[in-house]
Amino acid sequence: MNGEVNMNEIKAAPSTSGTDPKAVSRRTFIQSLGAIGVGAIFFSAGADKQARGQSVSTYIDSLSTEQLTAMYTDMLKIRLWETKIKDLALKGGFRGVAHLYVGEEAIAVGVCSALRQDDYIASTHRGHGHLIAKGGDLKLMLAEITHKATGYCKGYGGSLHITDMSLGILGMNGIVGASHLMGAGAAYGIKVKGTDQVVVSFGGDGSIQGSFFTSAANSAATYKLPWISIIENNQFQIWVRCSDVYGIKDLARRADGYGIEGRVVDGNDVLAVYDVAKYAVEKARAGRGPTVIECKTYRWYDHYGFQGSKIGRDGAFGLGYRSDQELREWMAKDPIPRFRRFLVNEKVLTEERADEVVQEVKQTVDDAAAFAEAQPVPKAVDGLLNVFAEGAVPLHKS
Ligand SMILES: Cc1ncc(C[n+]2csc(CCOP(=O)(O)OP(=O)(O)O)c2C)c(N)n1
Ligand SMILES: [Mg+2]
Repeated sequence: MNGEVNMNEIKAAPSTSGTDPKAVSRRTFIQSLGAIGVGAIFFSAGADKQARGQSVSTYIDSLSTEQLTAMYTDMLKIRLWETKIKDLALKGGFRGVAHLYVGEEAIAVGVCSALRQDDYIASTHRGHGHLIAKGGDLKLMLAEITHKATGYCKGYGGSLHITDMSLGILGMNGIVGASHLMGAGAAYGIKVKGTDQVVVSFGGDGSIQGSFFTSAANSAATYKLPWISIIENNQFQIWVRCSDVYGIKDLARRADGYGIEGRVVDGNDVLAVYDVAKYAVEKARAGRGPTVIECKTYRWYDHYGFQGSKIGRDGAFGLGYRSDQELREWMAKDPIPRFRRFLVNEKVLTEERADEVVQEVKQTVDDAAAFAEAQPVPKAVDGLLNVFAEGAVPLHKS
């Protein structure tokens, strides 16, 4: 797939799930997901696997056709919106920085589909997908990351600081690990207010090092906060491999030391992610405390920017710290065609309707790009606004 949408790739990527959904009904597919996805892929500190397998079937089976279609749509929005950014950048029409999320879409969508609008998320430097999955406006986001005056933060924030409090988005931010602290703080606020909202903190595999995560996790465990920490293990911290940094394979095991339940899930399987997120959300709403969920995945592009990528081609190749073969193997596990196969085989969508959804999303993304392109840049004098709560900073004292 590329900026012009290669429908064949979306339709025909090979199955990598280990099960053939064609051969099973929706219910038996879900049950096999419970047995395979949960029994083998999930890890839970001290919990009974079989009991959790049953809860998996319950959560996924209750998703309506409308919800499943919305999940597919949101995954495509993330993919095509970011692909548009990549193509714009390579054409020279983009000023700014972007840490692309492509390849990790199932995590944001699986998690945010388990949330209500009044729940909160705290995001990261790689947060476009989180925001889109929580309902972020594609036009305002694109205007913001191209530093236009009508963007989410009037063009001052750029990619790294997009925020929309009306959607419960506490913001992207560039401080690795800070999302966990912000999220746990918001969860403490919820506890004080006494509402049944929950908070999700997204973070990369690098975000569990250092004092931010420690403070957040310790407080969340101590006060049984409604906090869910999503660890997006995309195998790298910039160009450093996870296995060169940690002595443990499953990062969710870190949760054990805080007295928090830890889970591991296939981060390229949107239904498996949804299921474990829904479990954690219900638990948090009921006052039964936090959960740490590690989602195993892979980023298709470079840490940031567009090195190794081309217009009309997915993924960044020729990077010194990973092999092209490794990237290709992960691209074969693309979460989007995998979910599409499920939806078509289970008769949630026809092939024709699934194609229409792709075209609708492509149009939405094109509209967002045209909107952002037409927007004005901030006036130089306005750079002095927004420094204090009220008014502008005077240029000179007369
Ligand atoms: C506190 C802090 N330390 C270091 C950095 C520099 N830095 C930016 S991104 C990054 C790696 C983050 O890796 P990970 O958490 O796995 O997220 P990913 O980029 O893989 O999504 C680092 C070290 C930073 N932004 N903040
Ligand atoms: Mg990482």
